Amino acid sequence: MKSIRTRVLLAADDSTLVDGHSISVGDFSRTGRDDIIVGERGGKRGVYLYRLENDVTDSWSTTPLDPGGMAAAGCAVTDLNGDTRPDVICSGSATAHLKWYENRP
Ligand SMILES: [Ca+2]
Repeated sequence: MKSIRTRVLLAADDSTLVDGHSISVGDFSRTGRDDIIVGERGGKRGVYLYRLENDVTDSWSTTPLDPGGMAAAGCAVTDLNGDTRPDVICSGSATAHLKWYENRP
């Protein structure tokens, strides 16, 4: 790595993500570029998908996968059902869940 470009997806004072606790990556949209999965243990709790929409303007979209349904402490990405699409598995801390977010067409 010759140089590092720091890109801020959420500013430190952005309250849309409280106690972000898990991060994983995978090409969920099959664009050839990885998207980001983030788990939120605090606040409204949930799992979110961040997708780079425009590399020039550095704009990202946020898609809630499970708003309010999971205090995600850990997430992993793998193809659980062998359909070639990456899926997300998360375990909850306070919510004591283990959930599979199946990536469907
Ligand atoms: Ca799959």
